[in-house]
Amino acid sequence: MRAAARAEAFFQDIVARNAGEPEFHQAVSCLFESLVLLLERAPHYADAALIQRLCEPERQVIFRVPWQDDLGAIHVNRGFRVQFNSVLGPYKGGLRFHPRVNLGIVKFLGFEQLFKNALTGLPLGGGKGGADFDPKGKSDAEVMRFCQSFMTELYRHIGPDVDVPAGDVGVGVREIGYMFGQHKRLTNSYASGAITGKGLSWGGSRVRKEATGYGLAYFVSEMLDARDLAFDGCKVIVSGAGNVALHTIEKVHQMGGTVIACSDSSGYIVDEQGIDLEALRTLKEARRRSIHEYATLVPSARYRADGSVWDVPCDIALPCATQNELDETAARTLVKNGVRIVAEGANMPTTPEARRYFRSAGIPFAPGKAANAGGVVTSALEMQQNASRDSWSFEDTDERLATLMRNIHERCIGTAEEYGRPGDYVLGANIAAFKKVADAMIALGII
Ligand code: NDP
Ligand code: 2IT
Repeated sequence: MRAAARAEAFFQDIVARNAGEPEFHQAVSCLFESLVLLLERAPHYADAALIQRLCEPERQVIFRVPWQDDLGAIHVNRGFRVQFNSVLGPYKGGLRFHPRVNLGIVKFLGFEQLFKNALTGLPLGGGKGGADFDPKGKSDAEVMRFCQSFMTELYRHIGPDVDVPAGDVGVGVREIGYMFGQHKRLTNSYASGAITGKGLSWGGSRVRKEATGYGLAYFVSEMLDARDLAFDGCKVIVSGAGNVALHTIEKVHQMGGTVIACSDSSGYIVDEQGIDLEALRTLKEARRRSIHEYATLVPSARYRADGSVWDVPCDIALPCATQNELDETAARTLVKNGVRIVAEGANMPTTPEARRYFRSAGIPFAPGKAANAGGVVTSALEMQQNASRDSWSFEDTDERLATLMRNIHERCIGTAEEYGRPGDYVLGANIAAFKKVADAMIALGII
């Protein structure tokens, strides 16, 4: 059978085995599009059910999370941890707390994480978890009780050499703190390396909070550099206004670009003067409010509840909010308005149609598994510091992050060239990452 037909047959099998999980199918399909080229040159990667084994998580845990709200009512949420693959190291990946979390979402995120982690070159397996819990509007005490209940089951499945969770949407240092506290209590051990994204005074790493956003900016800077361009004078759009978006805005401004628009789940703001980061931080981080209040704090800004942030003309577009937030219509608008580079800060924010449109229009496009790897890279640096009971300076950690992002960029570019598609970051990332995991799977036997 020809490579394309084999890949299609594998894909249909995965769709049938994992019914009702469209995001997981989408993540698998994106990888498979790139694998056709690899299988033409190296058909042995399709032997021994290797691809089927890679698409089947090693373990999936689903559990009840009961908790009590401030009024005494009892709620039940569903917790997940999908341990996708540990062939390169302990399972590693974040936890997402969001009402729309379900098994398919956690599997897509775990699948992406596996290949992202492989691309970093660091000894990390892949996993992801979370719960359909909505932290919005909950008191600190409610969030604490939820996190404690969640960890009361999760602690059985994690550990520094087993599985190391971290944050993701809806899980920041507050939630990590409550979960780490409960883990410490249940295990009677200060297992710093069992979770990353910790606070600085209790085992965290400098730069972890900033890492995904900074890493994205470093990656884009490499993309610009490769084309003799720079951030100077560029207008940038960053969607979202959470951890990734805020630190992307900060670093883009430091590097000479101007972020003129960002968004949250209620709408978007445009500020041609450049987003006032302190005002945005106060609003989103400190007060956890809606972005529409930004326009009342900063007179030069306007807020829109309808339309799309991608309607705003820009040179660089950085989706940093959520999956499938940038569709083909948005891609066409961006290209018509002269976008020159697109890079994903979020996981799978671009639909397949939009991604293909950027490719056909010749727009350099960096997938999340390469461009947003800075978070997990710095989680690995946190694990290194925990293991050696050390604590590095901001400058040292930031320098390592920048170097690792540069290496990922080179790996993508080098692999894309090797496979006859210069500048195709999607192909380069997918093939480089897949080969790394697949070669280890082959070496370790039928597991
Ligand atoms: P946060 O929870 O800190 O922030 C998410 C932001 O996205 C919020 O501002 C939220 O708005 C906004 N948002 C959600 N849905 C939409 C939407 N449909 N349109 C516009 N904005 C929306 O999460 P993170 O910043 O940590 O994560 C963002 C993305 O980055 C996710 O895809 C995550 O998987 C990915 N990522 C995160 C990493 C990390 O280390 N944290 C590492 C690598 C990737 P509101 O405030 O209204 O809820
Ligand atoms: O999507 C991601 O890479 C993350 N949420 C961070 C994972 C981690 O383990 O730091």
